[in-house]
Order: sequence, then structure tokens, then C-alpha cells
Amino acid sequence: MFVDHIQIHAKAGKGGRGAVSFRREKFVPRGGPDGGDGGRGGNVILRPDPNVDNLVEFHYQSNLKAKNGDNGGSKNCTGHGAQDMIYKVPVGTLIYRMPFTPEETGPAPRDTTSFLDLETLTDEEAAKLEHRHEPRKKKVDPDELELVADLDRPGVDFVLCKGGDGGKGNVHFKSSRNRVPRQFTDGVDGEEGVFYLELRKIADAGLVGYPNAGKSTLLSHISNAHPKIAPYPFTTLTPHIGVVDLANYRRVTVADIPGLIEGAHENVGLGHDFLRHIVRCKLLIFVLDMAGSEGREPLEDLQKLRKELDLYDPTLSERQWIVVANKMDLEGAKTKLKQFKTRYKKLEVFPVCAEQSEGLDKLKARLGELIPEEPPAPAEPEAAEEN
Ligand SMILES: Nc1nc2c(ncn2[C@@H]2O[C@H](COP(=O)(O)OP(=O)(O)OP(=O)(O)O)[C@@H](O)[C@H]2O)c(=O)[nH]1
Ligand SMILES: [Mg+2]
Repeated sequence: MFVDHIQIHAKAGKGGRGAVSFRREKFVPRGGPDGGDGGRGGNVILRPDPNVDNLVEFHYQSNLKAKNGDNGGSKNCTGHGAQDMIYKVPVGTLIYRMPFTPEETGPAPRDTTSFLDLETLTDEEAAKLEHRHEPRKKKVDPDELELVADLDRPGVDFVLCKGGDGGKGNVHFKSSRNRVPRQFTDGVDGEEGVFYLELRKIADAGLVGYPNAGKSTLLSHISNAHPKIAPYPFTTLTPHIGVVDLANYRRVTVADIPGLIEGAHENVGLGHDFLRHIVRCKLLIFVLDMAGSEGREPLEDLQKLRKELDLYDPTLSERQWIVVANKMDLEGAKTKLKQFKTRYKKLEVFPVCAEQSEGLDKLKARLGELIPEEPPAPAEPEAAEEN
């Protein structure tokens, strides 16, 4: 299963309670207070890990919890701090805070409709029934949520919910006037919240095209990826990322997503749900079936694809883009390419036959030029500071 957006609930550990205790030893009468402080509650931490592909783990475990700190002890013993709970997420996970409180999003009430006589319901009861699942039904629109973090760098941890501090033991409350203090403080509650995680894969370039255009074939011939290839539409069901080796030990990443069809922005077909994965790409590669082998018209295809992207996210149309004219081995492809080039004179078009790896070297070399080199990664991971 591939999960790229999910709602979770997280709760950090509460701090331990401070202790009330007095030193009691032989030959030390009235030894004074010695109640230690409580330990710190555990943090809930998210760690972007390049080996994690998607958010499926949170489908099975959507409640992230860290343990409470231990209570303080006598003899000035501070309680043990609880361990932080570290959850791995894919690199490219965005975290949004949900506006409603955890109580509202708790388990949905049991559906008792079948036991009720709907005819005899009072208006008030009917209204209650109508709203019984409301918080869960709410469709999440990330644009309306507060973005908390963008975990786009591997290994740079993010503290999602901070554990509460431990309470103070009675040793802190002694004074010249109060030598037998019985006061202590309770540990502070850990932070808690409901969050929406959204994965936007990070790749340098994204392949965009109709089903069966040959996107996966292209990716499998230029990179180390092995996506499934088949002569039927919607072979690719989840995004894949391939690493393309270029000259001078340079590498760029290319994302293959399921084919788009008209109306994708309105959630027709599969494409819409996956468009999020090309939002971060610096370069868009439109893959067209230049032979128009399934009764398609490459000129029209390009216009429709560009329109779909624009309707999904207008900033996408400002992105750098090139065209790969695939299936050049098939009949009619050359004529259509000529027409295409007359219509789009200034456009960069790479005629290829992905299946036979023809024309791919030129394309790869151009990818190297179009995609700027990454600055070197920071020497010290910030993770150490945050913990
Ligand atoms: N003749 C010819 N066929 C090709 C070429 N490239 C891909 N194909 C065929 O086109 C079909 C579809 O290829 P895929 O790579 O699965 O296409 P896709 O764009 O990834 O399709 P979806 O995942 O469904 O969106 C397969 O049968 C490929 O063998 C090519 O250059 N020439
Ligand atoms: Mg495919």
C-alpha cells in the first residue's frame, strides 16, 4: 500500500511528579527535605529517512505517543527522563497542524441509527445524528492549514510534540520559615496535537504524460529504477523516483507518476492525487506518444496536459519544461514531429525511442545542464542540536 497523506494524533510524555521526602538516617535527626524532581516526558520526534518510501506506517499506527517521565524519588533522586519516540517519515514530508482539538477527532461515536425509529425522531435528535461524524468527514485542504514544518533534509529531526518538564521536589520549597515543606509540583503535560502529514516527493525532474506514453519505459532506461511497464493505461499506480547518473559523477533524480487524463485536476483518473509529487520538481518533462499510436494527437496532448497542470497549481506552468517525443520508431512519428516542431518553434523537443534507448544520451546531457547542481550538504546535522 502507498500512503502519501494521512492524519495523525501525537502526544508527548508528561513530566514526572516531584517527590515529597525527608532525609531519615541514623544520627541525623530532622534531616530536612530531600524529595527529587520528576523526569522529563519523552518528545515525539519525526525523522526524515531516505529509506522510507511513504507514510504507510501511520496508517497502522496513527497515534504517536511518548512515555511519561518517572516521578522524583527520595534522597534527591531525579526521576528518569522518558525516552524520545522517533518515528521515521519519508524525506519530503510536510506537516500541517489541524485546527480541531484531539477530543473532537477521537473515535467516532457508534452508529446507532439502526436502533432508532427515524420517523419519530425529534428535530434535535435528527440534527445530532446528522453531525455525529462531522469532524471525521471534514475534507482536509492543506492550503487552509498551518504549515508547521517541511522535512526535506534527510536526518534533520523535527520535534513534533515536546515532552513536559518534570515537577519540583519538596527540596525546592524549604526556607528558613518552612523547614518541613510538603509542597511539590506535578509534571507539566506533554504537548499534544492533531497533524496532517503530506508527502511531496523530492525529485529534480518530473515526468508528465498521458497513460501509456512511455514514462516508465523512459525512466527505466535512463535511471536505476525498475517501474512496471505494460501496454495498458495506469500501469504505474504510485510514484517512483529514479536516480540518473550523469557525466562527472553528477546525479539527478527523476520522478515517474501515474498517467494524467483530462479532468485530472478534478480528481478524474488517478493523476490528481499524484500531482503533488511533481510540485517540487525544478524541471517538468512532458512525455508524448509522438506516433499518436492510440488515436492520440501529440499537439493536443501537450496542450491538454499543460492545462491540467495549470488548473491543479498555476505555479507549475511557470516551471522550466521540455518535451520528450517518444515512440519515434513507430510509423507516422516523424511526420507528426515535423508538424509539432512547426507549431512549437522555440520548444526544446527530444525525439527518442525509449524502448530501444535511442536518443537518451542527448536527453541526459541536457538534464545535467538544466538542473542546477546542488550545494554541498551541511557538514553537521542539526538533529543533534534539537534533541
Ligand atoms: N514502440 C514503442 N513502444 C514503446 C516505447 N516506449 C514505451 N513503449 C510501450 O508503451 C507501453 C506503455 O509504456 P509505459 O512505460 O508503461 O507507459 P507509461 O507512460 O508509464 O504508462 P502509465 O504508467 O500507464 O501511465 C508499453 O507497452 C511499452 O513497451 C517506444 O519508444 N516505442
Ligand atoms: Mg508508467
